[in-house]
Amino acid sequence: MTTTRSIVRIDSGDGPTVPRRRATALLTTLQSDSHTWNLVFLQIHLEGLGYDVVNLGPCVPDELIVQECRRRVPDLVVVSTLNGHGVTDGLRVIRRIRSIPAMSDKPVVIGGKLGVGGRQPLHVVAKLVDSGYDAVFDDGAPMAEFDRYLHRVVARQRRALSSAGGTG
Ligand code: B12
Repeated sequence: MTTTRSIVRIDSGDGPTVPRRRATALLTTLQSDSHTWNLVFLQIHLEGLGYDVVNLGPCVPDELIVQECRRRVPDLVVVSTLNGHGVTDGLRVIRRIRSIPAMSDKPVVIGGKLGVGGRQPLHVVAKLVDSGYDAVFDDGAPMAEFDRYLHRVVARQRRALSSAGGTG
């Protein structure tokens, strides 16, 4: 399932909504994971915030994630996983994403149910972050936390655009 929509707006919630260049979010799950409704939910959520969403659907091979990152250089990558293999699969994938030079400083987050038996201990979350994720939203993390994170990302991307002289 790959979907894009022509929405240009990014509403950071902290100022007037200004049309900018399109921001693309690459939304994916991991190779072993067939859960899909989480992706549908997140796609709608991100579209509501103004992102063009490329939803790679369930059971995404690592290689496809890497290819799509190379091809599109998305402004944001959201990894969603529920089946309990998120930590193992997620660590493998983030290393490959970060090895792409254009993706070395792009925001990449992971969330859902990352292991089994509820939230992962702090050392596991720390390992995910050390391996390259910018943020981890494990089991039951409120969506408001994700939104606050995205608002910070949008503000940072706007600053980078204006200091690069971009008009959007
Ligand atoms: C539907 C379902 C299935 C369906 C999926 C069908 C489909 N095409 O989607 C089927 C039957 C195929 C299935 C299979 C399996 N499932 Co299943 N499944 C579910 C179920 C009932 C609902 C999941 C769902 O669709 N929720 C709806 C979405 C919208 O909500 P959500 O999942 O909660 O997602 C929210 C958050 O997690 C969050 N979120 C998710 N990702 C991210 C990412 C970020 C960045 C952020 C901020 C937030 C975020 O946002 C979402 C919206 O609020 C859950 C139990 C449950 N009630 O949650 C089990 C559940 C996820 N499944 C589970 C398991 C174990 C399996 C199987 C391994 C079972 C088996 N032994 O075969 C397989 C795995 C298959 C595979 N290869 O992945 C476990 C996972 C256990 C864990 N991780 O601790 C659960 C929790 C059931 C349980 N209680 O044991 N499953």
